[in-house]
Amino acid sequence: MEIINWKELLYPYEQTVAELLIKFKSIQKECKNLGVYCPIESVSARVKKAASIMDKAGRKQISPDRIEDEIEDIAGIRIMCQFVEDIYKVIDMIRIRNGKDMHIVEERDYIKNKKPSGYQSYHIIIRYPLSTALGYREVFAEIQIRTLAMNFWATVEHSLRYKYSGNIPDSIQKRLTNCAEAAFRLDQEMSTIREEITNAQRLNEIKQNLVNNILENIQNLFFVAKLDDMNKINREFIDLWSANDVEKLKEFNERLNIMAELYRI
Ligand code: 0O2
Repeated sequence: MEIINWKELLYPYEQTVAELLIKFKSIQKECKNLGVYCPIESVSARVKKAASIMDKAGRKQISPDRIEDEIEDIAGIRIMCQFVEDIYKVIDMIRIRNGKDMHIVEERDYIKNKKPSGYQSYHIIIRYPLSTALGYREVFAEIQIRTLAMNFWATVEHSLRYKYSGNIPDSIQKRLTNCAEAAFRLDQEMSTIREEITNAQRLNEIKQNLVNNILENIQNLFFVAKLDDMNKINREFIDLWSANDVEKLKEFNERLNIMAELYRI
């Protein structure tokens, strides 16, 4: 039996997940900077462990020399979304990159065609081009895109599957199927109040940025303005902050900007 050099085999996959993680996280950062809603709630990545690769190779009767050609999820990226609609926006973002910094090999829609276990998620298998010390090469990576509810279910089910070595008792399987249904309904329900939720989140973000700007202005003015004026400013800020009125906070911040500008002159 051929001995596998796991460190050497896994290294390109570690590079792949590190690069993909940066790319997806930079989409989040870009949206934040532009002040637009980001369909990506969070991203995580992992390289499959040697033991897990051995299990899968054994299950699928893949010989050691075929592992890299036949196991497509050694490099795994998981993208979590708040709403089902966001999943399709992320898919479009990935499709736009097809042929550029990644090549889509296959798409598996376990949302429209959920697995008998109840598993829901959208998988995109890609070939990812890598520049390594030894030259150019491509490796497989699997991108799983799912909602937070789908992820919760899959994580719990995965642990139980592991605990029972794949043979989950019928009574628990039944309850898991019910949970999958509940997760599906939760996603549906969330979608119906999506606009309400995203507006609230946006407003919260605007308020947080505004309060940060105000606090920065107050801190700068503290060194140059009269103590009396600063006391007044502090009191007004506390009142406006407690009243939670974004428009009034905006006006207040504009006044502070003008004050700061005058002191600078
Ligand atoms: P791990 O530990 O997450 O890496 P197959 O065995 O043929 O059904 P294949 O060819 O690996 O599956 O592709 P598929 O079905 O797209 O599954 C790839 C990965 O999706 C799995 O990797 C899981 O992460 C996830 N997945 C698929 N089906 C289920 C499911 O019913 N429940 C849960 N919790 N996850 C699932 P691994 O290697 O199985 O596991």
